[in-house]
Amino acid sequence: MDLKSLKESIKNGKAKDTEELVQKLLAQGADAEDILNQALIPAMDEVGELFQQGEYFVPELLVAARAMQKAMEAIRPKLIAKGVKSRGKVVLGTVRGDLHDIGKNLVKMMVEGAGFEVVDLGIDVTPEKFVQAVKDHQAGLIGMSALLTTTMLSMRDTVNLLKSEGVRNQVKVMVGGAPLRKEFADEIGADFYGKDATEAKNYAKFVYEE
Ligand code: B12
Repeated sequence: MDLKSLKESIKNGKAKDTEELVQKLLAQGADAEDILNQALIPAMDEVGELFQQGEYFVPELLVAARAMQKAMEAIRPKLIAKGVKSRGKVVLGTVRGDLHDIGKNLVKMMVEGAGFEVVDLGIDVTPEKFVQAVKDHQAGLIGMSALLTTTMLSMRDTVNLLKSEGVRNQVKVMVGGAPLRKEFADEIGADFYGKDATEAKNYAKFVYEE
C-alpha cells in the first residue's frame, strides 16, 4: 500500500490528490480500517506536531483537515455496514467551545458501522443540548469529544446536568479526544474513556449487550 504518499498528500493539504489516492487504494483491495489507522490518523498526528513546533499555522491545519475529511468521505461507505438493524442509540458531539470534529466523525463512522444509530449533534454542543438529546432520543449512551484542554472541562458540566435533570442513571457517558486521560474521565464521573474510535465502538457494544 502506498501509504507514504497518502500521508504526504494530507500533510500538504491536497484534498483532490488525497481523495484519488484513497480511491486507488480501495480499488486495489486495501482495507478501509488499515488506511485509517496507518495513514490518515498518523498524518493528522504529524500535522499536530508540525503545528506545535511552529512550522505549521492555522491555515495549514485547515487545509490538512479538509484533505482528511475528503479521505474520510471516501472510506466512509466501506466502514459503514449496510442494512444493519439499529442496535441502540448513541448521542454524540464535540463539546461547547470546541470546533474539532474529525475525531468525533471517526467515532461516528465506527459506531454506525457496528450497527448503532448515531444522533450527531455536531460541534460546540452545550451541556443543555446533550441532555435534551438524551431525553428526546431515549439514548442509552452519550459520547463527548474534546480536543482542547480548555473545552474538555465542559464535559463535567454535562455529567452534572445529567444528574440534576435526573437522567444520569439512564445513560452511560463516554468521553474521548487527544487531551483526555482515564483519570480525567473518572474525576468528572464519566463511565468510560476511549482512546480511539475502535474503543468507542467496543464500549457501545458493551453497553447495549451487557
Ligand atoms: C485539525 C486541527 C484543527 C482544525 C480542526 C478542523 C476540524 N474540522 O476538526 C482547526 C484548524 C479548525 C483547528 C483549530 C484550532 N486548534 Co486545532 N488541531 C488540529 C489537529 C492538528 C488535529 C486534530 C485531529 O483532527 N486529529 C485527528 C483525529 C482523528 O484525532 P482525535 O480528534 O484525537 O480523535 C481520536 C481520539 O482522540 C478519539 N476520540 C475523539 N473524540 C472522541 C470521543 C469519544 C467519545 C471517544 C470514546 C473517543 C474519541 O478517537 C479519534 C479517532 O481515533 C490537532 C493536533 C492533534 N494531534 O491532535 C490540533 C490541536 C487540537 N489544536 C490546537 C489548537 C490550539 C487549536 C486552536 C486554538 C488554534 C488557534 N490558535 O486558533 C483552534 C481552536 C478552535 C476551536 N475553538 O476548537 C491544539 C490544542 C492544544 C490544547 N491542548 O488545548 C492542538 C493539540 C495542536 C497543538 N499541538 O498545539 N485545529
